[in-house]
Amino acid sequence: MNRYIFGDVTLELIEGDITKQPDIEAIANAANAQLYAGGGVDGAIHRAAGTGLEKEAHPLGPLKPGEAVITGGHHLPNNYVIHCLGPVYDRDIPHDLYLANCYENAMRICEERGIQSIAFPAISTGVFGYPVEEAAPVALKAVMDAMPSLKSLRTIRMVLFSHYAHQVFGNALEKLI
Ligand code: AR6
Repeated sequence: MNRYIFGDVTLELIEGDITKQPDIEAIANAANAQLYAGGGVDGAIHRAAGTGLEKEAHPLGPLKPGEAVITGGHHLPNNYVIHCLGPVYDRDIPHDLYLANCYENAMRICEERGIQSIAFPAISTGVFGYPVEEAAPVALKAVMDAMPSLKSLRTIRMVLFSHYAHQVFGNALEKLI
């Protein structure tokens, strides 16, 4: 299952690169607390955006697990980047609560700004060590629970970087529906 529709809100699952989603208004970043350019998806986003992104983002930190802040998209094809600090799996307990908070806070910011589309990577599932099999249902449930009350967001796209992660998210979506 790669798509779930509730009213006029669509949740999509795709395999791809989050820096290459030109039809999306805001992309979420799996950031570090200080909002410095790091590795993984964060590194890819900062490379594509240019150095102005770190200059704008760093003064908005430090973030606590589950928190999110918004910046411009700089040289990205997107208007905004929403920087989320996911939980470190072994350290930030309860990790499922903090992970859900990332998605909830990012969507809340979109609603406050009138943003209609957001793309998310699988936050915390790389360097931060959250097994993708456990992260997928938490991420999807956070989004699906919010969908009935969304006024502005119309498209929520999960951009999974590997075929495996895409499959895991697809299976988790099927179970939740
Ligand atoms: N597009 C979409 N997903 C990607 C991309 C991409 N271009 N590149 C990697 N991923 P991670 P975290 C996936 O480690 O676990 C950074 O150094 C990747 O396969 O990027 O939240 C920050 O500065 C994985 O599934 O983020 C922090 O210090 C997912 O993105 C720390 O890593 C998240 O992996 C955050 O760790």
